[in-house]
Amino acid sequence: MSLGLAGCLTQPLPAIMLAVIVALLFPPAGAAGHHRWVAAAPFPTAEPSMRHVWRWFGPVDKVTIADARQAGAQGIVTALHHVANGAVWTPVEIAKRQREVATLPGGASSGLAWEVVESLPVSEAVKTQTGVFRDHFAAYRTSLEHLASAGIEVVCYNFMPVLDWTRTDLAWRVAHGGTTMRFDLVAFAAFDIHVLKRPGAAESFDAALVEAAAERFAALTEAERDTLARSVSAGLPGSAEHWSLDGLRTQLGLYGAIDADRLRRNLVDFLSEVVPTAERLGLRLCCHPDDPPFPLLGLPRVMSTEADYAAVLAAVDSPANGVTLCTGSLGARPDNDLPGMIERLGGRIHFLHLRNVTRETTGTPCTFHEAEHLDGDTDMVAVIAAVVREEKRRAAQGREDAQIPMRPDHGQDILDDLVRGAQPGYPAIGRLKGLAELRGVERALR
Ligand code: DNO
Repeated sequence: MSLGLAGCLTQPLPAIMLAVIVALLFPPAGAAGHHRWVAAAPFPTAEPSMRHVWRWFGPVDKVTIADARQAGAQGIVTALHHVANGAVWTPVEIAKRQREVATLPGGASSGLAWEVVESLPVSEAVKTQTGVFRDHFAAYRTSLEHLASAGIEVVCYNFMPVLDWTRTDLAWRVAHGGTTMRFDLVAFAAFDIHVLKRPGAAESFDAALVEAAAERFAALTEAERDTLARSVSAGLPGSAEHWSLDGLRTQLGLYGAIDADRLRRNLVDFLSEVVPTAERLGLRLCCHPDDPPFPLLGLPRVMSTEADYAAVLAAVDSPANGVTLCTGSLGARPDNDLPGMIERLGGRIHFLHLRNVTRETTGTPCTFHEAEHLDGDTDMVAVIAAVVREEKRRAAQGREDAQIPMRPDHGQDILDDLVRGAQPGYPAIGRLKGLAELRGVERALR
């Protein structure tokens, strides 16, 4: 083999390749072949790797802190889910949640800490700039002060009107026998037009979709219609509010005069109010994208594309105004180039959600389902390669945040997940598998 290789050398070889060839032909004395030679080149542990964090919904979560530790988590992402939107997060409540994270049921230390807030929710009053929204700006700043005093630096939020993330099916059976979540545009249109009966709903979809929605609705049993209504409107885990159908109709009414430009202005106003405080405290705010990344129910959505992020980052140009890069949410649009977004938004990405989706129809909006972490339409290896490059850039600049917190986002329900009844999207084993795969890719790339 070496003769063949030497025979085809017509160009001078770079020094590094020559060194490799020489080392292969003349292994160091005492090296017992390939294995020993590889072992002599240690994994470069001095370089930063992503910080592997795990979302936990508090003591109600059926996946425990002990489970998170065994899954390989290095830190915890959580929130004070019981505190109403717009209210101050008190030092007492923050400290209580920190203790719950740090301590196992028997009292021993878990070895884990609360490292990322997801989410410190933005109230509907702030999104619509109505009622007590100025009080809510002040409350948000106070909560940031309290979080900073507790040593928590990364704070995720979103600016989606009314609904947070939205799916039509929370347990869609996949070929391997497990289940996953799905957003079916036909089912969604059936909900909008026939269950919610939103005025103007039919005009939001093209004629073929309206017809398919009517057929779908006619074929659903009463129980299936209820399930669809609950899946869409009742709010998924982590959503700050949960609506009945009537409550949802009332909320939609409040957005009558709010188009995308107005909503974006309200977001920029919110950031102008809270980012200076975050910057002074050394915190990193990071906006989660719209999920799915297109308007729903006639509501505007303004954090769906790279251009959306670029506009908002430029409008409040501070390192404290950053991005939660969620490859699952953004990946539901074919025009979002995720590795490119990581390159270009780079230094402002403060939190990563890594997960994958398979788009079942073309264009935007589309039908999609949540794929396994390395499957689906997003090239996860290219995404992680871009993250590794960004972390190396930061390390070279001496940035303290060279290690970006990453959580394996969502997971399919597999094995014991199917009977555990954890929060939709947040099973123990499906996420553990995702984390293991993502870590493997990361390790190989480094
Ligand atoms: C879904 C989550 C979102 C996210 C919020 C952030 O699984 O990623 O609910 O937590 O949008 O504010």
